[in-house]
Amino acid sequence: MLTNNKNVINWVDEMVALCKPDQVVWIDGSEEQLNALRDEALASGEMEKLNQEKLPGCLLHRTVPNDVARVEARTFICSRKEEDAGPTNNWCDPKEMYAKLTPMYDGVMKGRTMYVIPYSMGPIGSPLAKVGVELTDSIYVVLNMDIMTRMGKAAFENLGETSDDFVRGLHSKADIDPENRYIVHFPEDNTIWSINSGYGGNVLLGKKCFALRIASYQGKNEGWMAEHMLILGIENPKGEVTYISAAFPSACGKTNLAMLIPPEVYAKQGYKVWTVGDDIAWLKPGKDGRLYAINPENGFFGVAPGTNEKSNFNALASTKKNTIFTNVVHNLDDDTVWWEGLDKNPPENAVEWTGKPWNGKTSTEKGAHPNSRFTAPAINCPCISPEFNNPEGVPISAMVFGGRRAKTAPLVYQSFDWNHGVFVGSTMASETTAAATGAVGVVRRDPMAMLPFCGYHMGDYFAHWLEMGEKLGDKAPKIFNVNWFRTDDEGHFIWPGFGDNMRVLMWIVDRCKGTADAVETAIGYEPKPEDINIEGLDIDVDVVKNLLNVDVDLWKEEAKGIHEFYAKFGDKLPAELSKQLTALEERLSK
Ligand code: GTP
Ligand code: SPV
Ligand code: MN
Repeated sequence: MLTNNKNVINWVDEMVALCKPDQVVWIDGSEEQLNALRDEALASGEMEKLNQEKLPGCLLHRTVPNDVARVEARTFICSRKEEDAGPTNNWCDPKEMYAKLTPMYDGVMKGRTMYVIPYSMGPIGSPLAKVGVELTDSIYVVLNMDIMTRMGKAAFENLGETSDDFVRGLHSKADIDPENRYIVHFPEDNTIWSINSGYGGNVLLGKKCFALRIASYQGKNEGWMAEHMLILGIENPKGEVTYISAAFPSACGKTNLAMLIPPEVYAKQGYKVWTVGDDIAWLKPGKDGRLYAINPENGFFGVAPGTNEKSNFNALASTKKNTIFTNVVHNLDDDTVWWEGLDKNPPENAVEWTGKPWNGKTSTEKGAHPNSRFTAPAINCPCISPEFNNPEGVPISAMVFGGRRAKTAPLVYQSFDWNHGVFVGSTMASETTAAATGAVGVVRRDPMAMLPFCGYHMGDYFAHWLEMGEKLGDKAPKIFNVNWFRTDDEGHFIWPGFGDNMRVLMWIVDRCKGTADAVETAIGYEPKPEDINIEGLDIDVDVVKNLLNVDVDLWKEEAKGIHEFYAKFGDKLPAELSKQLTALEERLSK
């Protein structure tokens, strides 16, 4: 045992009695212990070793083919009152859910080991950090949690001997049975139960389950925010850094934007981009009244396909050591990994993500799963921010929303003020991706990119955003919306994207500093086309003009869709947001 905290010990005892593992191992986080676990996972075939010269410390894992993404249909928020979960979450009475799951956990770890993982979300000692304990029967989970969190004995030091403020996570692979897969949150009990999955977002309980679903609920009660946001800093040639956070739905470009490499036109002047986080931000007002953000995670669980030297050099560099690859292609010639979009040279002698032999030159099937992932330590990232471990976090100047919209949303616009920005975030829509099971490419509303991650009633969540704005007053970050994914008539992306997104961020930075002009449109403030720097790009200002175009007819349709969406929330929809919608309609019909 690594702690004298009675609340932890009693709860672990209870869960041991339920799951009946052969043995219980407390994870202290030592390299010695982790190495023994790696050896065990290699011996059992759960993990495979890769070329230790080219990829030192790297391992490969394949999940069961029915278990490759988050399962939103089997994810539950079990608040005592149904209305506290709201219309966008699956709900079940907590008593009923415990009664249903308890027999499934009864004896589930017979013949297995239970690992007790203490971890901190956020830098140890940060006033914004929180402690979790995950119990699991999966070595893969232990090794991933080691990368993704501050894991081990030190996390308990942060909790102390008497506190009860830790998130209780119970995970068992069980039989990886999709029919009995459950990802369940009991926000009022600080508890998460996950069973019958071995896929990242369902089982690394510190990530989406704690740092978003449970934490969003805690944030509402405690006056802070847990958001599905990257955090980056843009340093100008004078050495001043402006911090931006941005919420895009899963697989819509957070990791890419967080690690972007400035285009030549900015690099030569001395601009730099620093990564603080690529997926989750915890935000709280600081002593000076501004909003400060930490990244609660310690690594990146990034989408592999599409990651290459050109699209995301820094992410690729982050994966060169001590990284776990999940569901990618295994290149047998040199024991390395490959995925679609890595390079134009797929291996011929390879194993695809399902474990079957694969020839990249002749196969018509994809070799890597579209949601295959790398788990890479943040310290590997060449552009990791010097503030990454700052316990106070970084002050946020701008918050950006965005998604995949082929037509409606322009390249960028700024909200008129905070409340209008909350309206913009609450009405976000995006085409679905492979990050969750279900259809891909269907437009759905995904407010603040939090649809699958808000741990309470979405209407109350909107109200919390509005309250935070009131509290922050004129120190509140400015709010923007971006869209990198507008397509032409042939379906090609018009905007070059990736590193060139910095050109849009620079307008955002200049707006925060009050040094850039804007044009007022029906949906918000837009840049003048010539204010987006296109030096060095092979597009001209007319293309930018086109990307900024607001099609009034499409937006009138959009407003109708928003009415339908808002209707779901009944009287929990803040009156301010209905007012914002009416105001938008009035501006559109002018
Ligand atoms: P999660 O980890 O699921 O939350 O995803 P994410 O938001 O971090 O998305 P990520 O950066 O991994 O990007 C997902 C996919 O979008 C990849 O295939 C990228 O190549 C693609 N992508 C990212 N940025 C851009 C962009 O600016 N333009 C275009 N066209 N594609 C992009
Ligand atoms: C996402 O889907 O938004 C992810 C990956 O970041 S997962 O951890 O599976 O949620
Ligand atoms: Mn994500």
